Amino acid sequence: MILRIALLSLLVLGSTIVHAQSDAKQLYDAHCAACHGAERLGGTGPALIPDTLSRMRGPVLAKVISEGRASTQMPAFADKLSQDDITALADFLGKPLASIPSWTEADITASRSFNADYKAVTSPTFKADPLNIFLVVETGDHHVSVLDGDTFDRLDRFATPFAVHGGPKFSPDGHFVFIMSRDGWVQKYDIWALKEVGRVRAGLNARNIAMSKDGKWLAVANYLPHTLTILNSEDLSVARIFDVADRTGVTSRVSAVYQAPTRNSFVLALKDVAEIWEISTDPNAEPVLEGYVHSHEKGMVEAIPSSQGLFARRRIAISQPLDDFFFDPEYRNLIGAARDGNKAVVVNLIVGREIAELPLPGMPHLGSGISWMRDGKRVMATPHLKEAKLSIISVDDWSVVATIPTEGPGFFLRSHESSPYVWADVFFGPNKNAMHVIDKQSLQIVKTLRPVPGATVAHVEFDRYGRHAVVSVWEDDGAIIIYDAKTLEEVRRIPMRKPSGKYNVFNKITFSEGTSH
Ligand code: DHE
Repeated sequence: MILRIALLSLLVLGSTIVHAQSDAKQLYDAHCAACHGAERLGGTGPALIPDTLSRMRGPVLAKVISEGRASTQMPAFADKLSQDDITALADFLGKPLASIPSWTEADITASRSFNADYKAVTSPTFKADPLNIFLVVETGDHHVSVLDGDTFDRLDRFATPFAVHGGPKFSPDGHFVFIMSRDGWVQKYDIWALKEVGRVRAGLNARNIAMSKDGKWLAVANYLPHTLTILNSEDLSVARIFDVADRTGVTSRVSAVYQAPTRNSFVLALKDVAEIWEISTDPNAEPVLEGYVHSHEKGMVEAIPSSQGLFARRRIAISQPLDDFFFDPEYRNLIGAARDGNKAVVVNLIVGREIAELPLPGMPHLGSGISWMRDGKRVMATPHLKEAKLSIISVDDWSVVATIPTEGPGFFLRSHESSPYVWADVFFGPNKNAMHVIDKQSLQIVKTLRPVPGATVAHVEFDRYGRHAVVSVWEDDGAIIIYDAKTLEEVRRIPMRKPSGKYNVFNKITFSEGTSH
């Protein structure tokens, strides 16, 4: 009898869950699909899947559905839907898709669009130093501000695709910049003309982009689908799509792609398989050997057909997936964080294998690593996402040489060749309003800035000469604050809408040791 009741209640509960889900799906079809796509993959509005909504979950999502989004076309639904409907809808949007959707070359090509107002120029249309331009990503209303790096005057402010993430990538001459959104859109903007050129959707959920050494190719790392898309940077057409899978066919998300300038290649971090990929951007690249097979016909061991030339792909087998890289300045080695967040592994790109392992508990955020010379030796620093400290590592022998306690876990680090200081934010926890300034030689915190009580203060970028350091007040009614990089005094404050990353053209195209790549 008891069993019967239990079974009955399970059945009722099961049907309630199924019922709630189908109701939520009906609500989605009726109210959201027109803008966000029948499959939640985006349309005029962004994709609504957990992969792209990132940290916007549950109550935060419900609040956006209720109240809408200022400065966007997202309306408020509080007067159309009940609180229960809104909660059900938010839960539904937080659920992953049932299967990995496809996004083919034809889909990418069909998504390309170009700005009819854009006319190509051969020199800058402004007087400012084109190599000292700053881009500031304003995530509050999905815009980018273009600033003169000498006067900090605003030259332009343009709309970007929804939810830009990661560093924009510049053409080697600093003429063009490419900006990527989590929905996989890549926007091309002409800095000299101060105009958007066009955009293309290279994936459904993208991680970051990398520019090839010669500026001809742009690689887009995708979580959805499991691909790396290589675009022709000139016209945003598809040059190649790599389906990403290991030797045994297990597919993987690409967690990041980086340019290795000294190697004329892209290096890929794969999220789900124990391989690192290197893709050559050299048209004359040597053949890459994939491995050997036993040929019964010839009775001998034969090399598996290898790729060569442009986009030749090399697989480097590693002991476990690594998804966050720092490279040494010569790009001979990379150091990646292991999945358990407790150690890092060094992979030598020349011999193609792991050469060292070091204990780094507390989730090192190696993608934000920077390096400098200390006592004649190169060291690198990394923040930790889960511990209030910075680790200083010797690049010579990959040992941890020092640990600097901070006021909380940080996200980003920055310095400049001409600055004696490293700037480190405290992104998480009660002290998120603090910005530490650390002496590169003594490794002591020399000053902690707290420009706005209670506000998140994060991410720094220097101008090309290292005279000024620009800090984000990462709030919706935020600002950027310009500091004298020597005296550490505030020089100017410019209001902005939740400014996140800032990028100086010169520092980026010269791969300054003080910036992450
Ligand atoms: Fe980022 C860069 C991964 C969450 C803001 N972030 C990067 C890069 C990677 C990465 C691989 C380097 C790409 C590049 O510049 O080419 N980020 C991740 C994550 O895995 C993580 C932890 C989880 C996720 O949701 O993807 C993550 N990142 C965030 C945020 O929550 C941040 C703070 C806010 C946001 O906009 O999403 C954020 N990430 C940034 C910024 C950069 C970045 C501003 C560029 C830093 C730079 O100076 O170059």
